[in-house]
Order: sequence, then structure tokens, then C-alpha cells
Amino acid sequence: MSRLVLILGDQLSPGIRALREADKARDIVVMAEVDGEASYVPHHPRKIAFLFAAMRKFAAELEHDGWAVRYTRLDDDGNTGSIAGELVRRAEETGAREVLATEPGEFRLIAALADCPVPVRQLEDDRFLASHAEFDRWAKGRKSLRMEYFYREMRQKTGYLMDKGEPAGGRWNYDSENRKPPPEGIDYSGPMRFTPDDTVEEVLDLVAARFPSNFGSLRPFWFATDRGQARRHLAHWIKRALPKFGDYQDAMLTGERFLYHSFIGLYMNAGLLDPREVCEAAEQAWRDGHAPLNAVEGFIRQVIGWREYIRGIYFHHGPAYLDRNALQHDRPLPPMFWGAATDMRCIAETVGQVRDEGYAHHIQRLMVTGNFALLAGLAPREVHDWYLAAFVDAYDWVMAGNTIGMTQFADGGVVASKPYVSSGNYIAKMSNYCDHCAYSVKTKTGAGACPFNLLYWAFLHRHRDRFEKNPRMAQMYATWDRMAGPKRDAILAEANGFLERMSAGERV
Ligand code: DLZ
Ligand code: SF4
Repeated sequence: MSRLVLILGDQLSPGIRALREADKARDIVVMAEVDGEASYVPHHPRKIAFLFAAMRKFAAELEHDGWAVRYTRLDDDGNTGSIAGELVRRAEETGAREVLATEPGEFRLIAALADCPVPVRQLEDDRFLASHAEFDRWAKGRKSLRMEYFYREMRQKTGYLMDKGEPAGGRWNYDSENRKPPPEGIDYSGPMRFTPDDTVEEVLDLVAARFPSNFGSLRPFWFATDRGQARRHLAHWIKRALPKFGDYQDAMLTGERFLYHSFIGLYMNAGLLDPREVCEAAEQAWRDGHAPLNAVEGFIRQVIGWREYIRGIYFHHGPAYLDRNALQHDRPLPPMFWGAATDMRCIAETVGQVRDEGYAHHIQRLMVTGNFALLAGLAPREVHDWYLAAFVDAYDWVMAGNTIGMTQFADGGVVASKPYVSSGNYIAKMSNYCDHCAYSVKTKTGAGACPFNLLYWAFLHRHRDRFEKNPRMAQMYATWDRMAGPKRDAILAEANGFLERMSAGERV
């Protein structure tokens, strides 16, 4: 009796668990482009196109490798529109009575598979370095779950950047060297670009026809869509950009969408690149003397530290984590997050490049859009769904800890020890956005004052009860308290006026 082997759009790895446990001689791989997955949030058209093209190519590779594959295209007659529906249909066609699957990265889909009329065996996804049990063991009994300690365990476990049991260079973390302001010019032309082949072109036409009003530009499409291309992109980045990645990791420059960032999350999260091969290539560049330790450590920390930690948080806390709202923020997402005109240059730049590329780097995500959403009191779940939809590398498992936890503090301090808020000063220091802005970052109140400056104090004031005792925020409250009463009143009134205008749909 044959079994079905489910491969989802972000499981495009030849060594994935369900394939390893399956029998090529008798089992049948099922892959499906379905409306249920393509529409549960309004994904960026490039994300849909990337996944469908990469899925089609992966299916062809599996067939070439001798697997029997039943592949459903979005516009196929009989497409049931859901993963579970496709499993039932394929089971009826083939007589299969069981499905082997690798556990999806989203509770919604895990539940759908658990409820599927054909029994589905969900095997833990071991493309990640830390298993659920390992993370739970680490988290057990700890009062706070700080990434840094988890990261050190992952360093020891993998042996990456370790010399005789000690961290290379004598320190675990070189982040303090990775905060240089923007450089004068960038000598890296960005990620490797690939001309669409016939498979990609066909998918682009399909996506253009089926998702015409989703936020985001579909073309020019240049992403890698198979492992070979993704590996070429990785080698290119390591050669050309990794050496400077660390230094300018937090910088932002008008018109420079990628700086020295790796653009690797997209490929890793879909399974085209393996986290181990990525880290090993980066470590080799350091051992060969090609890239400095601060760059390589900073990169490896993102992959084996932050990425694994964030996934651990998702599975450790369960589905209810997504509905956390510790600060009781409930303001709807304003239209500027979907591209409506704004006078705030930093937001316009970041959202503009998300529209064009489906991508913004981590400081744009954290300190521009995330910081603004938190200061403005936007509903965390809406913020989460926005990141999930608009970013090509986003899945529930990766975004939950980043949005609900890290940027919105909606988990009440599980991920971050204090809310990541800052006034316009931080953006002015790390970018050149303020040079071309209708607002003035130096102006604290009155006409033309940067909204971040106003909202920052209003946020602290609004949440005083919760944060004033936090030792890491005492300095901020002391500064606020030293301000003259009328100035404080003016700031609060102007912040309120700004939010009201924004929520009324006015251009701000
Ligand atoms: C994101 C996505 C999209 C847009 N479309 C599909 C699809 O048609 N078929 C599929 O198997 N997977 C798709 N995915 C990825 C899934 O949504 C993803 O596997 C879950 O969100 C779990 O991470
Ligand atoms: Fe952003 Fe304020 Fe700078 Fe304008 S002045 S770019 S709103 S931080």
C-alpha cells in the first residue's frame, strides 16, 4: 500500500524528514498550489510567485530523482483549494490511506493536518538545529528567555566559531562593533539577480492574473528559484558583501535596499538553503582570512541564535502567543503601511521598498516600521499579519516572536527585556532619511516636529505604570520628568493630534 508524502511550499529541501522516511519505490509525493495557502493573508505577489516557481522546479527535481509526484497547479481543474482537500483527493485517486508530512511552521496548518480525514503523521522538522524538546528543556525553569544564552548553547552544540571549547576570539558576541553609521558609498550591488526562465514566466503570468490587487510589485522578478541558484547567490554574497556586513548591519541609506545584507532568509525559510551550509560557508570565509570575525559572528548569530530562538518561542508558547496584547494596543494599521502617501521619509522609504521588493532589512523592520507601530499603539496582531503578508521571507513561526515579542512587546517581555522604542534621533544617526524629510528630527514640538519625537514621550507617559520601575528605562523617565510641565502637555497634545489625523485617514 502506498502512502502520500506531503511537501509544502516552504519544505523544498531534498533531505526533508518526510522524504527521508518515505519509500521511493511505493510512496507518492503530493505538492499543491492552493488558494487556502495563497490567500490566508494577502501575500506579496512576489512571495507567491517565488514559492510556486520554486515548488514547480522542486517537483521536477524529485521526478528526475525517481519519485512519483502528484502536483496540483493553482488553475488545475479539480483543485480543491486546500492542502487537506488535496490530500483527500490524492488519497482517493491512489488508494493511499496514510500521509507522511513534515510538521508545518504554522499552527493553523498543523491543526488542519490533524483534522484531515486521511490520517497524517506529522514528523518534526529537523532542518532546524534545536528540536522542540531541546528548546523546552532550555526554557524550563528560566525566568526570562534571553536569546544570548540560548545562542551560546547553539554555538557549543554546532561547534561553529569555537576553538578548543572557547568562543573564537575570546568573546561570544561582537555586536558592539556592528553599529557603524551609514558609509559614504556601498561597493556591493546587492543580491545576485536571475533572469526568469520559462517556469518562472508562466508562474508570473498566473500570479498577475490571480492576485492583481495584492500589495506589492510582481516584476521585475529576479529571485533565485532553485537550490543551484540560491547557492550561487550565497557564494556571491560571501565573496562580495560578508566582509562589511557586520560593520554596517544597522545602517540605512536612501535608495540602498540591501546594503551588505545577505538576503538569505527567503531561501533558507523555503528550504532552498540549509542553515548549516550557510553557517559553514561563512565560518570558512573567516578561517580563510576573507571576512572579519565581527561580520561572521554577527551573521552566524542571526542563523543559529536568533532564527532558532524565535522558532523555539513560537512552538514553546503555542497558538495563544499570537493573540497576546500586553500593552492593550488596538489602533488599526494606517493606510501608509499599504503604500498610502506619507510625509515621513523613513516610513515612505521602508514601505516603498517592501512594495517593490517584498524586503526590508532588520533595522528597517525593527526601528522604523516596528518602532512606529509600537509608539503609535497599533494592534499587534494586525502588525504581525502585515509583516507576514508583505515580506517575502515571512512565515508564522518566524514572524510571531519578531512582531508580537520583539517589536511590539505584546508578550509582556518574554523576548525583549524592554520595549524597543526610540525617538527620531536613532533614525537620524543610523540613516540619511531625515535629510530628505518634511519633518525635522531636531524639532521636538510644534510645527514640523518629527512624529517619532512626539510619540516616543507619549508612549512612555501612556505606559508609565508598567515601565517606570524597569532600571533600563529609568533614565528615559528621568528626562521626561525634568521637562517643564507645559512642554510635556504640548508634546502629549501634539502626539494625540498626529494619531487622530493618521487614524482619520489624513496624510501625515
Ligand atoms: C506561503 C505559501 C503560499 C503562498 N502558497 C502555498 C501553496 O500554495 N502551497 C503550499 O504547500 N504552501 C504554500 N505556502 C507555504 C505555507 O503557507 C507554509 O507551509 C505554512 O505557512 C507553514 O509555514
Ligand atoms: Fe523619520 Fe522623523 Fe527622520 Fe522624518 S525626521 S525621516 S519622520 S525620523
